[in-house]
Amino acid sequence: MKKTVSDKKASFLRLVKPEKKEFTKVNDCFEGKHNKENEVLLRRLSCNRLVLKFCIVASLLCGACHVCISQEERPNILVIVADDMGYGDLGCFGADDIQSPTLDKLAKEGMRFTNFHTTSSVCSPSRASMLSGKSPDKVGVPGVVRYNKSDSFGYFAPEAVTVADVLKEAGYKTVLIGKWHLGEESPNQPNDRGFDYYKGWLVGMTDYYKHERYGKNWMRENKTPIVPKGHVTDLFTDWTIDYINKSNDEPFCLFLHYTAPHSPLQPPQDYYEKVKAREKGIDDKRAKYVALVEHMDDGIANVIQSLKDKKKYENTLILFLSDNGGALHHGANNGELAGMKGDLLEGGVRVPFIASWPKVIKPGHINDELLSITDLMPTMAEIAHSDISHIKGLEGHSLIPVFKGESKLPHDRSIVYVRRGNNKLCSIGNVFYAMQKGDWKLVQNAACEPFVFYNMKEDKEESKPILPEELPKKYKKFEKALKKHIVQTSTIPWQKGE
Ligand SMILES: [Ca+2]
Repeated sequence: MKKTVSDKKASFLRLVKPEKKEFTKVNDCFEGKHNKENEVLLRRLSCNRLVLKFCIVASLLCGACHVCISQEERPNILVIVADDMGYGDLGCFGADDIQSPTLDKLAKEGMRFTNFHTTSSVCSPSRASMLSGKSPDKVGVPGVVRYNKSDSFGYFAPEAVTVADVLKEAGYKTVLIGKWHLGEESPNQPNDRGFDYYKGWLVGMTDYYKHERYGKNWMRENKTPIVPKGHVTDLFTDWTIDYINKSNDEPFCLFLHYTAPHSPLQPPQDYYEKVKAREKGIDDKRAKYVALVEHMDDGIANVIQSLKDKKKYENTLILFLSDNGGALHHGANNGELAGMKGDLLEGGVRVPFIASWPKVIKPGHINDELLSITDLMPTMAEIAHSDISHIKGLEGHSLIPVFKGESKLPHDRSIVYVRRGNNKLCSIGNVFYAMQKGDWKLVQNAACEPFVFYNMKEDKEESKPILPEELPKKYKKFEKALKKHIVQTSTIPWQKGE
């Protein structure tokens, strides 16, 4: 009998779910004696149900295991996502009119990444990639998911396994606080997609104070409508701190998705006035945007303090990123990068990325490798000791070796960028792509525009386009790879079926 979608997902989850009893012991050994060979063997064991077999091999491998890591010491994971923040909109990424001491300090005490990319230049696709480890069009989200179906360009494939599914099965409490934007109905609400607990805003942009869109309230605690009062940034910060304060020794994986500094530009008045007074000559729009970032930075400071108060900071991996590039018409600054939100040029897809994990990451490193938002899922799965090799079509690489300073990712890795939607008058609802492989990027920045190459090593500002006919051999290779991607994704619906 043919398996249904949910059967397939269930059987996958059985594969990644280790025996609880065995899992703790595997972790003990994994942490106690660490080498490549042991990792491979132990991971294989994590799926093996024969406890006796495990014990024999474990006793051989863990002879030198003096310090055993208990279940409660498994690392927590906190992923903080800003919305539409530009590449140049933090002090540590070159902003001279933004004060972001918390994130600057996080970068200084951890790693800062200068070449991190989302897979699209708008909200929903990037988030779909982050959660699935795949290009967004592989999971039905090539464009923005909207409440208005005639203007919606994505439907998050219900059978796609999320990182929340994987970590939940590995024994983590999975939490999402803040903006979701991957569907407002079941089976695509956060609780349907692997999150134990959800509190936040289901759709895209929101009025920071009224919390309404399309004339409706989209604030939910799990699936129950709630009517909280206050600035959205403060609410999401406070709810995160509440969760951390109430957490027990179970490890958690918490996504904190701010809506800042996405438009509408509605910072708290005192933050706005402070920026206006400090930055002489700054225009109102930029001042409001700067104030939204600084307000968020202060919120993150309070979240970090709550981790420290609970003595969880040292063993928490904190990742900070923006879901796409900044919107210049809303006051963002993408530094020296060309383009902006909506474009597949770097200003649309290259975003700030910071990682901190005091127990593992040495302070002060700056990494310039080509990274992708699809790397988050395998990174988190490795932390949870989950085998995700059974998931077809995964594109990311685990960043754990990078965090440890042990290895470099393949230089010739490729990233496909995709967007379906309205970019310029010529491309209403059509899809367009870019692809980077190593130092070269082939870009179509709107459906009606031609493909051009950029050499990203020498021209990261994308100011010197090279026509494909000038690089025919290279173009042939890129064309073949991109065509393969398009054929592979052509059968994946991006609208809900009847
Ligand atoms: Ca966004």
